[in-house]
Amino acid sequence: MAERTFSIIKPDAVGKGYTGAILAEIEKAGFRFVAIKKQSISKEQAEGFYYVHKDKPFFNGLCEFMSSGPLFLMVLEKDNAIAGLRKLMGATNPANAEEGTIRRKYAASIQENAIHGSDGQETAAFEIGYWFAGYELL
Ligand code: FUP
Repeated sequence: MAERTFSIIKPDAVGKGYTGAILAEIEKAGFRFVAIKKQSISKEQAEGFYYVHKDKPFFNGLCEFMSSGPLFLMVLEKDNAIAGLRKLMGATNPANAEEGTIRRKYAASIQENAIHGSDGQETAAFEIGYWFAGYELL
């Protein structure tokens, strides 16, 4: 069954000019782009998005980083999209990411790690609704 997931091309990857290459990898892997928009987000918006991490030591740095430059917000669709995108992304820390994954190729560090992907169905529903209105998701 077709499933939707939420993804971000993060400010590090956008700034380094990797947007097109990452979009090509996603498209080649069979995802449909349901919605995509370029946006600069505020630190408050980043904090709301990452609220599950609010007590973690990296929370402040993460929210500063995510609001440091433009990023691409996306909703992607295919069969098993959530697990499929996680596999394509690779491990959070690029040093541990498998050969051929987006983070292995384009990420610099555990914080500046190029791409976000929802980690489950509930998270995906929250994240899609946080950034997109219903009329943007046709
Ligand atoms: P992931 O689902 O792979 O994006 O990873 P997590 O949900 O565990 O973490 C969310 C984001 O927090 C990561 F993408 C990057 C950041 N992070 C850090 O900056 N330092 C850490 O030690 C762990 C995560």
